[in-house]
Amino acid sequence: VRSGFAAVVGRPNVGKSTLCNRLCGEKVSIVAATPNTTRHAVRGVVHRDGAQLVVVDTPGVHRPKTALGERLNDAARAAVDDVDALVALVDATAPVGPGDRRVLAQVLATSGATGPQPFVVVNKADAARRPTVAARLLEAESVVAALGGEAAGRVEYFAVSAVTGAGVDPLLDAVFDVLPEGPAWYPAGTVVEADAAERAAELVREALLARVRDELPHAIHTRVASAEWPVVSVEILVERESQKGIVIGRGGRVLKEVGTEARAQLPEGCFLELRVSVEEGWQSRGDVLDRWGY
Ligand SMILES: Nc1nc2c(ncn2[C@@H]2O[C@H](COP(=O)(O)OP(=O)(O)OP(=O)(O)O)[C@@H](O)[C@H]2O)c(=O)[nH]1
Ligand SMILES: [Mg+2]
Repeated sequence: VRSGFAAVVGRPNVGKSTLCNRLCGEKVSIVAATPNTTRHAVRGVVHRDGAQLVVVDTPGVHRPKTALGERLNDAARAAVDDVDALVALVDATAPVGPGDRRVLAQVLATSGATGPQPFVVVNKADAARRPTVAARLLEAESVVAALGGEAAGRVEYFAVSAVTGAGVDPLLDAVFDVLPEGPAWYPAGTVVEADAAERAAELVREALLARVRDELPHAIHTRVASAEWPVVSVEILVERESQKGIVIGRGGRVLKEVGTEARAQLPEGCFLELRVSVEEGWQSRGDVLDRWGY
């Protein structure tokens, strides 16, 4: 069979996770309207006759303000090691800026003459007018040309909407085309790599971000406290005592909604327990980040 890995990279919030989910046809990675939602490399699998593609979602590359931010950049950098394709995503609704330039420079440097096939993809085409999407493609092309190097001439360009799926099939075909001969890394039918407990912790974070993002943009961490199927206990950690109330909500309303939303996406029979604790200033504490696997 043919098989290989494609990493999706880009600035925060450009729609990397949404695209990964669209490519895989399932929710593999959580999505939120806030930057820095994805915090680890997250893998999903696309199966075709005689071919298997592992899609790797990565944290957004940004200028870090905390130790957490540095770890996210490190994770994004590590995720592009040894892949067969690099998909650099830019956002159609904003000009190609210095942040994108850094991402494109990284991609070209990694691809070189013989490394992973570089793709540059303008996302959110549904949210911009056609001429704007065309302008973004040209901006991206001229950034790539200015950066130069051996990979510049190898770049293939696409415009897509991860939300509507427009343009995604041609991109997926092009990625499958560059896969080498290799073993099937995952059994047929496996789309999501994470186990149910890890997934529960992510789904809890997603449901929470949708509700409290204005108050607590990055302060939330979730982790599996214990998992003895069907009981999964997820701990929600915030940075200060005063933030607990926001997560819990009036009369426990927020926490209850979060539990309901996450449970609905977990395997039947899963019993999800939630609790909230404080880890003082965790985003800036290397020791805590080590302990939590960042
Ligand atoms: N209109 C539109 N919105 C999109 C599209 N793709 C993603 N979004 C929105 O953009 C926001 C960010 O999406 P994510 O997929 O979480 O972005 P990301 O690049 O993974 O972000 P980080 O993990 O934080 O780096 C969400 O509100 C998405 O719904 C798209 O094709 N069109
Ligand atoms: Mg993401």
